[in-house]
Amino acid sequence: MSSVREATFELLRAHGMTTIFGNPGSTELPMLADFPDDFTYVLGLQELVVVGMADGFAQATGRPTHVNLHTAPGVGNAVGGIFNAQANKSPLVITAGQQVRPQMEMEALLTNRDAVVGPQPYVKWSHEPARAQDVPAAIARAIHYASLAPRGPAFVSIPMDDWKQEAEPERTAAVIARRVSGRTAPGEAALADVGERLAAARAPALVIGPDVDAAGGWDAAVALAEKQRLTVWAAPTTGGSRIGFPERHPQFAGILPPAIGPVSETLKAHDLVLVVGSSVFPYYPYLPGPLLAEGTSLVALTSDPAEAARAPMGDAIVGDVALGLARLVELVPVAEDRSLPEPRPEPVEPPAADPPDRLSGSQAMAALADVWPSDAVAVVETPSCLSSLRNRLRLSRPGSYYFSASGGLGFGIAAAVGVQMAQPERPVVCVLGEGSAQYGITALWSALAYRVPVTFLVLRNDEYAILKWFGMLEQTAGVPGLDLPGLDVAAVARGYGLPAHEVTGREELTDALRGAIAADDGPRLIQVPVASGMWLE
Ligand SMILES: Cc1ncc(C[n+]2csc(CCOP(=O)(O)OP(=O)(O)O)c2C)c(N)n1
Repeated sequence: MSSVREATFELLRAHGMTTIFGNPGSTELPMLADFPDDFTYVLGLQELVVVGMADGFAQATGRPTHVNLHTAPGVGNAVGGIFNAQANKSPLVITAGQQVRPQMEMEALLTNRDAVVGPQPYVKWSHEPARAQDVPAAIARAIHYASLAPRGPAFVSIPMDDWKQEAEPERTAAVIARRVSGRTAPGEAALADVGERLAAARAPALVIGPDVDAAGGWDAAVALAEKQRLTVWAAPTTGGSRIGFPERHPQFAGILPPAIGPVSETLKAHDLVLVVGSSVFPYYPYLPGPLLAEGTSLVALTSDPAEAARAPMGDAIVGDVALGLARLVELVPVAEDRSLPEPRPEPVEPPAADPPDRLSGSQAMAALADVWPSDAVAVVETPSCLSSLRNRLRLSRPGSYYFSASGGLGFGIAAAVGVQMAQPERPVVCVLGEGSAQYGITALWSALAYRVPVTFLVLRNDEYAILKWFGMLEQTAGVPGLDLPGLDVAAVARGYGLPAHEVTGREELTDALRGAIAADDGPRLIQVPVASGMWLE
């Protein structure tokens, strides 16, 4: 006879989920007791970081990933990360401890009151099983929910006295044996219609969203663009959490701006816009204008029914985006005579900041581009340098870029650790603003503890630069709390035990980056002071 705990580990093993990201409390100890040798427990020191590391790991492996949280306060701390994970469509299976069943009614200490409500509405499914014997089946349901499109977090609360109970052998065996798959091709008639619309269009465009990379649709997107001579845009950086098309491809025209008016203005030369794997659109800020220029029509291909339903304009087809793209390649004819976009100008050497006592953000990003290995992965949370980074790196391989689709800070520094754990063979570089770094700063400890060789590059501008920029846009003068004087992230990192230092000049930065990226025995942190402001070029 096996216990509920043993049955659960068997279930996780059967799904290849042998890495658990967690932060333990007394309510989780019974689950973690006699921890099996073939499992790895990755300790994060605060729950936002635990979820962020798992989010990076889940996205980079493409597999459901287990997060184990402490009861109510742990789940509470994690909610920002869960919000990020749902926006990233990250398949997280989140379990949390709970008071023993005999003490729940009286709400003894650490009872997670209304446990299923806590993580809502940011999980696909939230549950507390009625009986101990149902725990393996509940976790199996969470695995399937998390893995089915649109992927995202699912949550199970588990009373701590459940783990020792005896499992029901037959029911448990049946649940462990089950496999659920759900890559659903978009409807043939709808795809044929899009194929005809593409073929008949005068100047069609393809907009590539994050789900193209997540679904493995990169090659099909390139094939469709080339066969139909499409002009290709990346979804706006705001929700463009992954890159799904080579940014040095001659048909790549650039990144869409994130606001309503500028999007329609940018797309006005196109009579048909096919958006794949993105919401339509992750707008921010509010700059009103027409949703689309007159004469432009739009159709979106998405695996997410909610994305399809809420788009303010255009048609939508729901189904797996990689399958949809591959089928479209078969359906469309070769386009002979469409003009291709103007070649995107190569980034030029950025001018020095004024005064030149610090590098400009663009100079720092140019230094990064100079040393960028072709197989490197960028995990990015640097609001004022994001556009410059995208312009200068021009990433061109699948799985090379992770950014939080929600805009919630605390993702980057933690996700970089998870991505690097998932992809030990590729160098991971995490580019952070010094303000953003604070939200998940304890991830540095996990990076060091597990010898995860991420290179952290911190851009120190002594301010929340992007908020000052938004302030100009929103015409809000006199806002407090936008300066960050004296925040030395390198010193903090040394406190966590990391090799970390500050560099100032361009050459010094280049050398430091080269050394850190080449090191494979653990994390390194480089901090560089940069001039105030937003860096777009
Ligand atoms: C969890 C969370 N809290 C607050 C914000 C609001 N916010 C957006 S950008 C930003 C500033 C980030 O500062 P820094 O990393 O130094 O970037 P900079 O703009 O200076 O490049 C803040 C506080 C957020 N996005 N997420």
